[in-house]
Amino acid sequence: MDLGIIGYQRCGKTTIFNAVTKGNAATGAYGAGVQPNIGVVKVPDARLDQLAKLFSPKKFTLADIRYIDFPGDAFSTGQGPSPQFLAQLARCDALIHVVRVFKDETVAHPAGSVDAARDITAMDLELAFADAAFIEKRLERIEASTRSMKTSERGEAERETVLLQRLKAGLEADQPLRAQEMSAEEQKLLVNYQFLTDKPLLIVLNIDEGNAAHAPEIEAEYAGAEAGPHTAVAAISGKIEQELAQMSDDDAAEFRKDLGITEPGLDRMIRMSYQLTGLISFFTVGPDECRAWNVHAGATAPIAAGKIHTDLERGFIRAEVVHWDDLLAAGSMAEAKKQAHVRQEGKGYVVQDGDCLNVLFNL
Ligand SMILES: Nc1nc2c(ncn2[C@@H]2O[C@H](COP(=O)(O)OP(=O)(O)O)[C@@H](O)[C@H]2O)c(=O)[nH]1
Ligand SMILES: [Mg+2]
Repeated sequence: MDLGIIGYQRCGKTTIFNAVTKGNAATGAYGAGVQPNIGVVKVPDARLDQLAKLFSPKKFTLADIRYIDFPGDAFSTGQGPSPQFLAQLARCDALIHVVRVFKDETVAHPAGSVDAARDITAMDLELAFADAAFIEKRLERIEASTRSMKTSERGEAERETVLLQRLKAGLEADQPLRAQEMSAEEQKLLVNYQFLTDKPLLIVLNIDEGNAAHAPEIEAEYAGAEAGPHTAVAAISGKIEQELAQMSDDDAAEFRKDLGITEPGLDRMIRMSYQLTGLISFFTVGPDECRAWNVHAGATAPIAAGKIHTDLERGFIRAEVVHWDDLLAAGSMAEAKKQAHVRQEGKGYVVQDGDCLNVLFNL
């Protein structure tokens, strides 16, 4: 899964990328030819940490996601983003818009002043504009290709035209696609498109070092900045998180305590971006390995089994399922069974976030 990090120049994208990936990419890097930074991150999961204590497994494996830190100038040229850049963004599963809130006289803002609400609106407009332009081109192409068709052949093209026109009108009325209502049939017509405003969007407010302890209040202040589903707001201090990322876990915990940061902001940001993509986690647990897997919400047990191995999907018989907190409370699989928390589920079972699965299969 790919998460694209976007935002205006010097808002702290690369700083936050470094914090998230524990990387060392150059900050303040601009100009033509600057390539995106790509890093892989394990999704922290406190539930699996707790389950592992029951099993003392030989291996402990978390799910992972890829972060792509796009160069700063893509949105700051005044001419709009390039087609290549838009194509890269279109391939991401979700977007993270880093917004500068921190004040620092030595770091110039491309718009000349720090105004987070303005930047959020401006970026939304850029993304909506890119989608609207794409729709326009697509409408022209449909029109050209239907001209030579018989009326009887035009059905699908006409349905798509009506839908695209409606979506474009919505975009022009400040409605991102993710907030526009679509029937299942309409969604099917769009399945091959990768619209930017249809992607889940996480706004990350990059706040002042001195305000790190106030992240929850600042978050609440901006909670309404993005209306609509599949959006969220997280506030963190990129600068502090980048420094913390270079420390040992114990030192970082100590430092957080000194700063009054109650919650590891970075872990929360990673978790939020993960949740936004619509993926859920399930676990496989035992003395050999405790492992987190991800699958799309709504996936059935065989699909989830297929994430573990395709053989498990093909030969799926049933799954023994216990929710992670029932297993934890019981203290062992045997005790969970005794307490009737372990269910036998068939092919139609929809896997829930936090389920522990043991797949029984036949080859
Ligand atoms: N004071 C302060 N400076 C920051 C913070 N985040 C980034 N910077 C500085 O802003 C400049 C640009 O940061 P960078 O991460 O390269 O921004 P990008 O262009 O969005 O990738 C660098 O000099 C950073 O040190 C922050 O939270 N506080
Ligand atoms: Mg950068």
